[in-house]
Amino acid sequence: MRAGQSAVTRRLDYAPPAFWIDSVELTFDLDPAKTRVLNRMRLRRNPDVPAQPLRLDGDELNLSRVMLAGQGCSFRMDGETLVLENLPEGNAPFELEIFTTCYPEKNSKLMGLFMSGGDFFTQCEAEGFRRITYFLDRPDVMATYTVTLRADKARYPVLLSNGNLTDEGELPDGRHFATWHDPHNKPSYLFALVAGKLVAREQRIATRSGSEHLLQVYVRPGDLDKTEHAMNSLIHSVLWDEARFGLPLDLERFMIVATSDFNAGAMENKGLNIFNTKYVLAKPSTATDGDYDAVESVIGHEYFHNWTGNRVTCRDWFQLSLKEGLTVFRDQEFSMDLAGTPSARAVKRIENVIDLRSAQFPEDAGPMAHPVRPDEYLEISNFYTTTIYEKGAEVVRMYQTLIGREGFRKGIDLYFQRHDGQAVTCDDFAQAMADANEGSDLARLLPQFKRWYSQAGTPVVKAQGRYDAAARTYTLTVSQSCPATPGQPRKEPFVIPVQMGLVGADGRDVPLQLDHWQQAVQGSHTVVLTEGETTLTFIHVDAEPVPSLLRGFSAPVELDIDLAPAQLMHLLAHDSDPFNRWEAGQQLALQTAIEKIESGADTALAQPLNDAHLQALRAVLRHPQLDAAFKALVLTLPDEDYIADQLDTVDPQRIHAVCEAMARQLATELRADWAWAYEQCHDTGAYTPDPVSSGKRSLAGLALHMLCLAAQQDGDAVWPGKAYQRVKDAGNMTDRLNALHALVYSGHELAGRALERFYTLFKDEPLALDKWFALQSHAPDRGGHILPAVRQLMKHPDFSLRNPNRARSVLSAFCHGNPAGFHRRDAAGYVFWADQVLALDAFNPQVAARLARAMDAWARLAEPYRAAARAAIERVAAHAGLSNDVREVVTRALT
Ligand code: 0A1
Ligand code: ZN
Repeated sequence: MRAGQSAVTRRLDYAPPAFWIDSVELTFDLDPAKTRVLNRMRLRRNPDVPAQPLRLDGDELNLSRVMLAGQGCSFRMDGETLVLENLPEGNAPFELEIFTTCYPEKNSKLMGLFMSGGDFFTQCEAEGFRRITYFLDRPDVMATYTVTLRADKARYPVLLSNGNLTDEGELPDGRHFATWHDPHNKPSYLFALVAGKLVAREQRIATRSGSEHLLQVYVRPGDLDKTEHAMNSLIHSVLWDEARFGLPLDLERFMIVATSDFNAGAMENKGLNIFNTKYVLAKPSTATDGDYDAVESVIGHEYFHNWTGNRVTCRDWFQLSLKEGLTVFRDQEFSMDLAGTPSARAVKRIENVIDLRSAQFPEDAGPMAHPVRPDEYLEISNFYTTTIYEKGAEVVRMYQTLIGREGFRKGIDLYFQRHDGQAVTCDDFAQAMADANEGSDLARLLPQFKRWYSQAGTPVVKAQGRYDAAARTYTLTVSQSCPATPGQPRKEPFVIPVQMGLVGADGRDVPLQLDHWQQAVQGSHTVVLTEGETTLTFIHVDAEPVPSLLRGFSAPVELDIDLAPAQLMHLLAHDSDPFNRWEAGQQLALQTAIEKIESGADTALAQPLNDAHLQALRAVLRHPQLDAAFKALVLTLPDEDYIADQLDTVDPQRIHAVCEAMARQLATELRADWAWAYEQCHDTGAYTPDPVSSGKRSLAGLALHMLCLAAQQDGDAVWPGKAYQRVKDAGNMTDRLNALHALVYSGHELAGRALERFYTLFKDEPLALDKWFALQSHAPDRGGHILPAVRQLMKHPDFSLRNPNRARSVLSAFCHGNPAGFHRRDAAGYVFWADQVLALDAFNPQVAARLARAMDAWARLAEPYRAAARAAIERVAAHAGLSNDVREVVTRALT
């Protein structure tokens, strides 16, 4: 190990702490150049652990003084760790005072105490608190915090920390102070402070139980008009958690503060959530429907952490999905409940599955694949992954599928009854769910069910159906397997709930009766797979049905079922399960895409979609009953990442060429239908972000995109003209951005002027400007023009690598979101990637490591991409002084 490098942390090495910290008093003298921190804490030995020295974590701190019970004392440094050996024996509490300084304005990692727009913010999860003071910076050490902030009053009029304000007042020299006390025990990663020139939207609410609370959303002074949706989302969150899970708000005051410099989306610090502005600020002229939805779900997510994460936290970071998987599940349910109608719920479910498949499935198939409860890490920041979050949420959803909503609620109740105030493990959660549901499939199968936590990889469920007309039986043979992942060559069978139905020739569900049942059931049934192979025989089946498996995406698996196009079209037209109706359309498109990709012939690009397929899509588009949002999802072709994930060898240019050909054909052949859809949906009146009007905007946006694409084939000027007009005069950001998108993506000559127009309108709105950068970095590559455009964007006066949102709007949009622009035959995309990863790593390793992951799938690339990708990764890996964050990503990629 080289100096400065740290070692791997292993789950099985967990040992309880040698000391407990009961209370912490922190005093900050805030100054951007040099902040002084006094940490006075009460500790005691953990009687369950043999006596050993106290080892306090630190990171880039300057230590001034250590005092034990008011006296100077001896200590030593072991790297960044502060070690105290001569502490009192016995279990009596003792007091330790530590004086340190740190440099917020130099803190470019945005972990610990940092500056954003001249204001102070903190980020402590996972290991940022050790950048503020020496501490037992691990989630199982919980303390009460009293925090005093002192700062210049004119410059930092607002001083916030967790809990309740207990004192405030003036100090000499124009300074002032505020003292906050948080009565709840919490781990250090939930500590937060904010100081700056901020204003708040406030609302007092009374909950069902009658308790009163103050809700506040703090932003920079010019942004107050963009906080209404955030406040409404917060109010909905409070009410929903009480109604659905019986979990009330446990604080008098709940604060949200927005910052424009933030590595992640948001952070659930107790009573003082800190948010990336992207997930707080929204008004119709600057935020899209997607932004409104994201604000609602992230506000919900952080609020729901107050119970799932804060009241009950993680024993160690390997248990991260205990809080994240559960909280994502809760925010998904929240958004579905707010959406209301079955169709709007299905749309939310489909959107979640699209994200899972295009990000988590590839992760599970690549070098960073890890179980929902990982076994080891080099840098914990690298494990805030879509596997921990989204696959973790699917695992939680499977509990609900297996034990039902009521059973799930009983499990949650027992979980809090047992563990409120504790730091626990995924096993504790699973046990509470099973114990609250004695006699259930879950309780019986718990040890096997828990393989979802320990085995990585996306299981494959293979199904084959056979109809026996004479016996009137339909037999499904279903087998499961799971590909090898790093360190896990072989897998044991999972417990897989497969919700299913059989669709008859008339389009209705056939009553289901397994051969050992007395009676048939109507509609869907959930089969629980536990074996490598299972045979299911349905009786009294009068005619050959079409199987509809994995309804609602009841398990995070890949379904391998050989359905003929006619069968898929039957499901697309009739399936009673909207998820599978959509899925049938995706599978149809996927079959075509894969066939054309594999054929390799240029002729395959001419008319890839056949008439029946086009007719089926037209029928959905023109359907009198289906909602616009659902139609838009069905008519959106699978994305290039999802298609790539289905292939053993990936040629990104070929995939892109086929996708473009499919889109062009869909545009031209359904042109009249698109025009009809646009006319039906384009005017949604005064902006509201509700599912019906946002669905209409979504379909109108897709239609306009298609119409501009069709226009590019024959030089028609009408639709591009309409799109340009809409960029100029749209009444909301969704319509305006969709119109800009239509022009840029179709490569129309008006795109340049439209982009200029947009820039002029939004040059002072950072979040809108991020969209402007991202749209251009993300646009379809035609003849290799995107990389030079990206380089040009990086020279734009509004570009900055230091601001994570802005850096991502160009670099992630290009390296992660634009496969055809990025994977160039001349390797220039990879050279660019390596340069940017190294540039970012020098000051913000977390953002760098995220970008580094754009090369995860390199080993499946076709030549010449593969060799060039490897060379670029090797160049990064060989760089001296690489952070642990990036080093872990590139070393895993190369093994
Ligand atoms: N717990 C937060 C996510 C989060 C994780 C790490 C961070 O540090 C950079 C910030 C936020 C959540 O799930 O929302
Ligand atoms: Zn979270």
